[in-house]
Amino acid sequence: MTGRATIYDHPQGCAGVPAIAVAPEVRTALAQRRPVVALESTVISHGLPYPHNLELARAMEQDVRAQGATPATVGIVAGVPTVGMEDAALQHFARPDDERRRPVKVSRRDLGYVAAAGGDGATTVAATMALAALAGIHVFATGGIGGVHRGARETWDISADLTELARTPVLVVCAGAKAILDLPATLEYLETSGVPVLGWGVGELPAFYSASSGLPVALAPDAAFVARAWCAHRAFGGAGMLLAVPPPAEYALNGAAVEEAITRALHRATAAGVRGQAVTPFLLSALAQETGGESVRANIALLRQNARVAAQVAGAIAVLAQ
Ligand code: PSU
Ligand code: MN
Repeated sequence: MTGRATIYDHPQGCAGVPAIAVAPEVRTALAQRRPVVALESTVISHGLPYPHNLELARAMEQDVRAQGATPATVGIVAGVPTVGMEDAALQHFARPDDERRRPVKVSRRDLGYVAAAGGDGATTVAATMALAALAGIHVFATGGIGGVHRGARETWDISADLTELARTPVLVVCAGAKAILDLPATLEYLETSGVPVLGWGVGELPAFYSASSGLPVALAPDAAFVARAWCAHRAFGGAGMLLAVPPPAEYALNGAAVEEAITRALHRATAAGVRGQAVTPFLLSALAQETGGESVRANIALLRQNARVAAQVAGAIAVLAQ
């Protein structure tokens, strides 16, 4: 990996474990204590259709830069856990030339396997948090986190994003969790895990496509406050934290209409027998069809907004850390 610095070589003295490659630009920003924002890659490969996914990946990086921070898109590229993917890798993740080389979805459990196998892996929120923290990045922007799935009482389907938030010190900026999930149960799980959930200018958890879930969260008035809350949370031994940003009003979808579309998407998933890590990508694409692409437009708008907010918050944290 010429031109790329590695941050560790052989953890636990384990020869052959691939080192994490950190893009030079990201490494310099971190060394100078300038703000850096991590971005995930599952949303590129499994969350949005081409070409929206590639445009989005590039736009989020520009949004972070426009706020004075450095973006670091995270993924496993040819077996190398990479923090700060190059544009060629983004293109490959958005649309592989060869279907057989399509990056696999990588959550926390898959990191070691995919790295050892030398494959390409698109990191979820959980896996992105893990690699970002190892690289020294503590702010991460995404769309929606995974959570407790509806019907989890039978399926036990609870996203590893929640357990990662409980253990890894990264502040995740999102629009809440998608309403395809059981939102009250997701909030309960986060509370049990000691993960604070702050609302960006609001005291209610956004429901991703719409601003309102009816579920209370802690109000955060501005970036300086979020930065203080984050530093205090860390000082008291906390790990992950969530900042939930309501979707931009002009793109928000009607709550009742989304709920109907979700119900249809869930029925389709059950009928198709979709299980495990395929569930979330299936529901996202079914929902895009059910809403005639409106969910995709809303998703892109809120992802970009979250990138901007995350960059502002990373800037405020950098001021406190100087
Ligand atoms: N929610 C979205 N868009 C996404 C995802 C979730 O609105 O693209 C992706 C994220 O990468 C998240 C993952 O971490 O799905 C959760 O998958 P699972 O439920 O299998 O843990
Ligand atoms: Mn799952």
